[in-house]
Amino acid sequence: MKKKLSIIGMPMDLGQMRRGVDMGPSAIRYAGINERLKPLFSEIHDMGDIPIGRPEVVVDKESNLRNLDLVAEKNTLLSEKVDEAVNEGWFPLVLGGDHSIAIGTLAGVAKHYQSLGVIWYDAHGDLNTAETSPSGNIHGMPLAVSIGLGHPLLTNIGGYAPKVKPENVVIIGARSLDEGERILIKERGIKVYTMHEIDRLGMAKVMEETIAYLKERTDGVHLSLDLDGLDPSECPGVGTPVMGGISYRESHLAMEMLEESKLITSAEFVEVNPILDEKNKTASIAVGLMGSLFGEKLL
Ligand code: B3U
Ligand code: MN
Ligand code: MN
Repeated sequence: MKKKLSIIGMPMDLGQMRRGVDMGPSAIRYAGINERLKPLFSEIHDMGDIPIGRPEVVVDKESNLRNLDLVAEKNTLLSEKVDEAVNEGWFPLVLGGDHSIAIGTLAGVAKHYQSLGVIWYDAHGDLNTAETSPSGNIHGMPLAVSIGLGHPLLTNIGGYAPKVKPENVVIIGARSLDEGERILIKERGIKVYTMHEIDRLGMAKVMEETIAYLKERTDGVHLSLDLDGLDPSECPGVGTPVMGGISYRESHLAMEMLEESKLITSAEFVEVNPILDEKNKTASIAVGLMGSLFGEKLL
């Protein structure tokens, strides 16, 4: 029996400084998400967007975090929608928005599992806290928040913390890590495939190992895919591009292998910024990757 898909738009750009990523959900819908995924599900329900409005940017005086209260408030709304979707048997697919929205997605998803796994497909670690962040941007912090580190307004969304155990996390595509993130990765035993390992082992081996590792220790896996994990020559529409990234082809292979594994129980695609994009290329790639993740076949 095919699954039912719930699409939830999260047009939020408050976790960073570059405007435009709030238009990510529109760009992804415009790139044809509904038509592309329709044959792969028994039912698709587009829930529309979580209302964000046009709030003013406020830097929290005490913590130096940009838009702390608003990011917490809007992520709480998202977590409730995601929770509801899972409760009703829908596969939640969240469209970002900057990566701070993963805080809300994971708060809504994780309570449904004993031991949730997370694949963090990203050029960055997103493991900063207020103390280690070079920018005060919350989109550099959602993975730290989800393992229980960071401002309590963020870590306690949904009324519980942590959402994920550090040993249940696999980061794929890392090539830009801050000092505090490196320390955390080592201290907490977070599994990371940097670009070095992807080049050395090949994406097929990286995914085989990731799948085997998560299968052993989790009862559900969330895919958090930041489009800046891919190379900016192919995905230019992102706020913080880093050269030397994962290719379009490697990414399709990764999605196909995840589909075969049947491990993925929720997903989000984030950081699509149509203002910085070329002819909606990045949003189109996001939709293509969703096709592979959900079982599109050539033959
Ligand atoms: N690590 C830096 C930069 C960054 C993180 N995530 C993105 N950029 N997209 C920071 O600000 O935390
Ligand atoms: Mn990210
Ligand atoms: Mn990133």
